[in-house]
Amino acid sequence: MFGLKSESVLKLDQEYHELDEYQGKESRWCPGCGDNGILAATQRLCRDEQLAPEKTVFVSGIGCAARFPHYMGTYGFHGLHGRALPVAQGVKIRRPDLDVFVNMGDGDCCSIGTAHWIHAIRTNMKMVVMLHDNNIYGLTKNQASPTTPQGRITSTTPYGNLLKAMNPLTVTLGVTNVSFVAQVVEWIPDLLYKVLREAYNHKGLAFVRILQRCPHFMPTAWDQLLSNPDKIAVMDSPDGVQLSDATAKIYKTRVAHDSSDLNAARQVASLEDEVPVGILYRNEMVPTYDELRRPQRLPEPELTEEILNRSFDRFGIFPSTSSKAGD
Ligand SMILES: Cc1ncc(C[n+]2csc(CCOP(=O)(O)OP(=O)(O)O)c2C)c(N)n1
Ligand SMILES: [Mg+2]
Repeated sequence: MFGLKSESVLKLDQEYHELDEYQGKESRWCPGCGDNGILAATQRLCRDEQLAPEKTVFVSGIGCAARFPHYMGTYGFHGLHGRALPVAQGVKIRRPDLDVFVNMGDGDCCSIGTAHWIHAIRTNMKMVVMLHDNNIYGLTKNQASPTTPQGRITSTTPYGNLLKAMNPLTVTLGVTNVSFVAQVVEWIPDLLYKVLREAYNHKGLAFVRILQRCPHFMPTAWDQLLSNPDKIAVMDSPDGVQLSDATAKIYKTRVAHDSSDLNAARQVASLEDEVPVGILYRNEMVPTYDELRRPQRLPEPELTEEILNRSFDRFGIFPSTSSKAGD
């Protein structure tokens, strides 16, 4: 009986996961919505890393981007507006063995969810956080978000947005314990995939801002970048991502960058005339919350055995050590 059971467990472990296993429901995003490209890159990442669908969780708040978990063939939690990160942290703290991904819109993350965003960066739990930044509240149809450009007319700014847009990269890079910050645009699939892969393999919280097209409410938002690829500045660092030859031919602007230097990352994140893409900052030495919580943590099987033994010992009946031979 036991033999049969362990054989089937072994079979499950060795199963190869095909790309279509990561496909959930059919997407309801608009044609041309950049979220579709982010979904495709993420599914490919899951397949290439062979993430077990039953051990992978996508967590979101509310918004168009937040529909992401429905379209993945994994576990997911479509929660409350702005509250994706605390839910993801709850999942991770209880089940550190699960792979956790978070998908948030610019409203979800930088508006209603700001407090959670700051504290999640500081807490540095291992997870991939994707900010789908389309510069607008898409789901609720065209209200200004913190990243909406100055002057932009929206339904909440009928005379033009008075405020300059917030820069989510410099905000993230300003938080204590920040350990990974990257930026990509969803219309360069090669770069998007490679940055997500690095983010997934990072030890702590990896924050990836993804500039995303919203053809319905912000149809011209990224026109300057789309028509002039030279405005996209690819981070050039020895441990950074390498573009494929085809992509490198289109995106020629390179910025020599040391992604281990926090001040250099802040500087490059503040560029205004060009849009920096690639890994801006990576520091594997920042302790994760799990490491701080359980500094001398045993490997998983030994830990389980240790916990079980401790529980059993509470009920154990041991021979008295004071008894003498012959008693
Ligand atoms: C507490 C709360 N406040 C407001 C809303 C309404 N609401 C739903 S989605 C959204 C904004 C979505 O914008 P964003 O996060 O940028 O996502 P996008 O739709 O652009 O992907 C708002 C204001 C809500 N659902 N719950
Ligand atoms: Mg948005």
